[in-house]
Amino acid sequence: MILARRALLLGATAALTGCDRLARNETVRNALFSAENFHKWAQRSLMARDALAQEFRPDQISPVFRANGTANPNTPEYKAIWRTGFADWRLRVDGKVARPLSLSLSQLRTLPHREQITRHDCVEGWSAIGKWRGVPLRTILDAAGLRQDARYIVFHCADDMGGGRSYYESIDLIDAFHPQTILAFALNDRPLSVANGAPLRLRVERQLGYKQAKYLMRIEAVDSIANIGHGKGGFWEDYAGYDWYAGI
Ligand SMILES: Nc1nc2c(c(=O)[nH]1)N[C@H]1C(S)=C(S)[C@@H](COP(=O)(O)O)O[C@H]1N2
Ligand SMILES: [Mo]
Repeated sequence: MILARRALLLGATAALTGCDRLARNETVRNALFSAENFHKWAQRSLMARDALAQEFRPDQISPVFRANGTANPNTPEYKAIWRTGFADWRLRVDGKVARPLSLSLSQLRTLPHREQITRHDCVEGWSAIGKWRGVPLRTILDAAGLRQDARYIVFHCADDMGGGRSYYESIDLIDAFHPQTILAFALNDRPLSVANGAPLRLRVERQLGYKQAKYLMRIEAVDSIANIGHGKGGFWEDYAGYDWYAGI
């Protein structure tokens, strides 16, 4: 994107000043329009929303996947389900669906899985590569049967962010049905730790870190996000003005 912007800007400036000597310079032209740069530009600017996020090799996995935001919800409700090894935890799926669901961790584990090694990018300036295993969100939404008027999927989390506000996030149906959008219960071949979102978290790989909701309790299909929280579609969107669409 930066390269492409620079290339376009350079082109525009050259044209505006009538200075086409730069564009005639073969070295410059080759750099700007080399197959590699053109490919990068085409990929980043024209890429369809359903294109895959980059996947990495096992040897590229970060030794530590740091925890950020809530590292333990520590609410009485969360402590109660944690004590049972999450045996008493249920994922509720409701809202604009034909068949509301209540799924246990063992039920989720019996569904077809997807594994992906991806890079998590937090807006606070750190990244980590991890291997996630989980159930495609599509599988769950198909089982519940989205109603015609469903437009967004809202993720309600267990952590209390203060003042009774819980962390939540939302995505549109393009991201919800994206093949790399999974409900992950394992990180780097181990059950998800509390710090990283146990028992279940969202991985929506074409989006920034704050969209990756941890401690999932409930998934709600809605026709509008206006009436959820303060209406901006997520906790940080509501309270810090983060963009709802955090595509990368
Ligand atoms: N429920 C919940 N989900 C959350 C957060 C949080 O505080 N609570 N923080 C978000 C942010 S800003 C980031 S970068 C990632 C961090 O995930 P990690 O702790 O596994 O690194 O989780 C996101 N999902
Ligand atoms: Mo983040």
